[in-house]
Amino acid sequence: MRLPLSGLGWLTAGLVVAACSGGKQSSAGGGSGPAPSGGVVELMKARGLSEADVTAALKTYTPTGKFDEYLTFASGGHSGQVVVIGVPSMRILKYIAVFTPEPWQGYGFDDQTKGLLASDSHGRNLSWADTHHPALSEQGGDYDGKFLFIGDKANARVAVIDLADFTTKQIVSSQLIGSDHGAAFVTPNTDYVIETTQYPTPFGGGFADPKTEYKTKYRGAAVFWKFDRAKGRIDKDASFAVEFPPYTQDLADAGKLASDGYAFFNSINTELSWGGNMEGNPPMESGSSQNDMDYLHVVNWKKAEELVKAGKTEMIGGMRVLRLDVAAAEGVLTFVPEPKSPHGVDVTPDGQDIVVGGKLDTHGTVYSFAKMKALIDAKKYAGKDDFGVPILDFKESIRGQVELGLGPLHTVYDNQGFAYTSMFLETVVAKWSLKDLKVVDKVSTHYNIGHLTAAEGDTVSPDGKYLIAMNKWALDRFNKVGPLLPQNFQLVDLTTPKMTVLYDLPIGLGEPHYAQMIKADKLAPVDVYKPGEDAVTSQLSPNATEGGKERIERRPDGVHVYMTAIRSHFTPDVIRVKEGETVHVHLTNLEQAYDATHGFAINSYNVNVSIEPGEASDITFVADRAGVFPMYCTEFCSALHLEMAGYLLVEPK
Ligand code: K7E
Ligand code: CUA
Repeated sequence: MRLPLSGLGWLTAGLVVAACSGGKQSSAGGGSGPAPSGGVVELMKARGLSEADVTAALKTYTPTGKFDEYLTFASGGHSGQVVVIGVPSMRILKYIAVFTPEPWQGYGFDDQTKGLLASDSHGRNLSWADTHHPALSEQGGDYDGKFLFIGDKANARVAVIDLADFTTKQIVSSQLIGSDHGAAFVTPNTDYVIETTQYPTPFGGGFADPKTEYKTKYRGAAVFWKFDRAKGRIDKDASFAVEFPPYTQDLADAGKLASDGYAFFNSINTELSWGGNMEGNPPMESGSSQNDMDYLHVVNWKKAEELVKAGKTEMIGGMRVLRLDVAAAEGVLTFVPEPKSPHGVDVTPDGQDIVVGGKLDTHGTVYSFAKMKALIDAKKYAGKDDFGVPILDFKESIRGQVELGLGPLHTVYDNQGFAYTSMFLETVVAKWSLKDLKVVDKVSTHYNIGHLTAAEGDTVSPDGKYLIAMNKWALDRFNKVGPLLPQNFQLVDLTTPKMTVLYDLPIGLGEPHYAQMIKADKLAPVDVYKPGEDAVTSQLSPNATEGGKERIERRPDGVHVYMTAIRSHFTPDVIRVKEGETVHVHLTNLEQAYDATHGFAINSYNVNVSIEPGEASDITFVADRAGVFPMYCTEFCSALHLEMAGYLLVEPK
């Protein structure tokens, strides 16, 4: 018998459940048809569930062995990771280690990932990140399921993750930016990954006192990191930056279709406030909220690219920079006023409009790209700012404003011409019509929603269907766990006439910011690595070891152990060294069976790696303590997993 899922007729009709359970029947109350199965009704009663609850459960419950329709890639916030979540089940599938050591994946323990974490990390041993915005790679403005990028606001870094194996491949930073927020955002064909300043610093590094030199020395920038799709890595030498005035730039978005070739950036501090509330200045929160308008930065990046090719740049901190005066004079950078303290800037699916949410404004402002472009082409400016950047007239640049409510932040879209804006203060999602700029529905979130994401909702072809509200507060939603609460991801149904919350997923690490939701069938990850593959370079490791070729070599730089792992032994399983010797373990997992992962740990040497089937990994340490140290496999890989062990024997000097 078929289960009628629309409406709840099935509950009172009692067709299915009666047929399935064959159990005794009892009245569900109010129904006129045959009564539903006693089993389900009793369960509902016992657990205090309403019909709406059961409907939500049916829409999200995913039986064992069934897969999700969408995957969501969410920022892991302070964890410096990316969280992969199935939709609609809201099951957490993976934490991708990106900027932070992660023991289960052995991330930050072998030479490969240690090197990755150390690269471009300002010469420091950074062990965390403030991840904000993940960006899936795109082709023609649509997710292609190949790569993922994410920005670290605190340390101004951008990471490249390959979705062939869901692991981090590269971390880059520039000397131009002291913190980023407009990162990561990709251009429609992933030619560039955009990273933009949040808090300005002296341009190119060094010291300058903001009291006397804020306006002259401090600068922001948009870095356009060139992505080499064939190599799957950012090409630093082919990248460039556009210098910005020292306003506090905020979020970014790349134009698409109608606005392809342009990028848009918010700013929130045209007052040039830099704090100093014990030095006679107002604190930044009021100092930067004096003006009624800040500036939307409109950047013609295709033009910038041409000027860079023509050599109109200066090398600053190893990066080709289009200076502010050049950018302003050549029409690369134009400003448009935007209402007080804007936050999100989100280009519509057709690329024709740009929606800006003003935290201290009750409106969403809808800018018309065509209008702005016409003004720029005609050089019809309303004025210039102190840095010589032309400013367009506000009224002539917008299509209109939508009265949204309190605290609009971010906007995503569906396939029916609707926009969805997160309302932090009002703690709702507002659904509104792009055509007539009218709110049609609101759904409460619990509580204080920051970002939101909808199925492919920031691409040229959104899917509608699902939306996730990413809430900052969760006070009465979950069991109490002390003063630090999880964040609350709420799955919202977009297929019903009124938006409804289907599921609450507590995120116990974070604070997550943005997420993107991609159709799962666009992803095609590999099952195993090619034999001897280095997971960071994606190449055959020079140290990969074949079965039967295991050996121990003594060289001037230490003892090299070419080791293999296969169920259920390491070869060799005893390593003999002298106290003080440097040990290089080159470990290859010979397995080619899906999910046949081994781990490798050595007592008290902080050695802990995970080697996936086929993977080759290098571990280096100094055997500075004499003694006998058990080493063993840390993954329960087989019935004889406990026997997958050996000894590191360090003979005293
Ligand atoms: Cu609104 Cu970093 Cu996009 Cu947080 S940001 S929410
Ligand atoms: Cu290999 Cu346990």
